[in-house]
Amino acid sequence: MKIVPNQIQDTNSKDLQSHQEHFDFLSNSLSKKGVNVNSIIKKLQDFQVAIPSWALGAGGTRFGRFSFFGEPSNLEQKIEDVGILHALTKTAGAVSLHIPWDIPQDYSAIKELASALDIKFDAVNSNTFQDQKNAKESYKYGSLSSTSEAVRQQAIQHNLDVINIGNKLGSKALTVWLADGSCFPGQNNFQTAFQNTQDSLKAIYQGVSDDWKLLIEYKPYEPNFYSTVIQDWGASLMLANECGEKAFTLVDLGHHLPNSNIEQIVSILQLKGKLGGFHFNDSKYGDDDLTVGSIKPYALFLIFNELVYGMENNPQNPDLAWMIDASHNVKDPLEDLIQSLEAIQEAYAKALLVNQDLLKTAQLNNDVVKCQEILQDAYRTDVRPLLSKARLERGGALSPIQAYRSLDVRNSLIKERGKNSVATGL
Ligand code: LRH
Ligand code: MN
Repeated sequence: MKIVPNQIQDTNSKDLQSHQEHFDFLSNSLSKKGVNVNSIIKKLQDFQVAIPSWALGAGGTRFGRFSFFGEPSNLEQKIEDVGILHALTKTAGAVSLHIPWDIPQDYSAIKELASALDIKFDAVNSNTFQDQKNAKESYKYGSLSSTSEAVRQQAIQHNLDVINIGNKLGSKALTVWLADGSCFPGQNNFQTAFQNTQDSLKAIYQGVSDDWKLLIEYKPYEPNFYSTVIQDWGASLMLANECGEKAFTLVDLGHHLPNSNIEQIVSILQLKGKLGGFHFNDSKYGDDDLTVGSIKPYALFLIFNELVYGMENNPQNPDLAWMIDASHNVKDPLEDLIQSLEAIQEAYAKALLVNQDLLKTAQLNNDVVKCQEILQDAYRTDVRPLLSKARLERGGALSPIQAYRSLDVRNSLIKERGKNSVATGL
């Protein structure tokens, strides 16, 4: 299924006038405050987020999985679904593949389809947290950290194979997330596990070419529930420093213990030039992989405020990899991803409204109240007309969810794919 521009223009037509009124009102009031509205719109249009190939079907938990029907059952259909998201939002111009869930069968065909839909291949993800059929070694007791040399070698080779797949697709980064850890005290020697992981990552790093990045994702727990080898930003940073200048930390928003100050972590990793990218989602308790901005939108805004400051003041930090990592248990996956893309754009737009110079002066004067006033003035601004304008100028939908529904996309996908197609992934 492909959405063509005039279908989107038709869905926009009835809302064009009210959009223009809202936009004119907002841009006039922002211009009076000295805000360069056009530069914000350009930054929103250039902010492309990679869609996780493993989150285009129904997610599920150990307690159950409820399908949405019309799910993509192969990589071609997954790329088509990312194409639908990009046609409507104009901010989903990339896909992040997970291997072996999404090994391309025909590289030139898949690259042709992706470029026809203006989709790039972002970071590729390795998987040493599941055993593959006919695999010689098991990852039950770990992969890169395993006490078994043979298991570590198998895991290292898998990561090098994933880099090869990424190279053929034009990807420029490998994301490594390890489930490695322990469920009970005494089960692991923490130092041996960490040292094995460090040595294994350094072996993988040998396969990372100069224009590539190695992104090391941390997580405090699950599926191991007593210790995780790469448990937090500190462990990821130490391993990235040990590997070298092409290795960076990857911040998955759901991979923090309750009440962690993620915006401070993001700020310091940028200062150290070691922040490589994000897996955006939201959570109430654990790694819930919920819709971005659905639980803690102010926390997301504060993270983007640090990102905007860092992108202006930390040239030592590379361009960041922006990716979503979510799982859909009760929402249509495409509607859920559209809402996440909107929340990311909204948080970024609000953060771009923060007058960083005014904030810096208030901070230097320890004017605590004024600091909060400056932040919350931006946060309390309804920036949605800017997001709509950014999309409209690029041929996107004024309201992607409304367009998705009025174009009856899910039912068209069900007609095309039937009710029993199941997507690989989580
Ligand atoms: C681990 C994680 C990681 C992926 C997986 C699908 O929780 O966030 O990024 O490999 O989800
Ligand atoms: Mn993740």
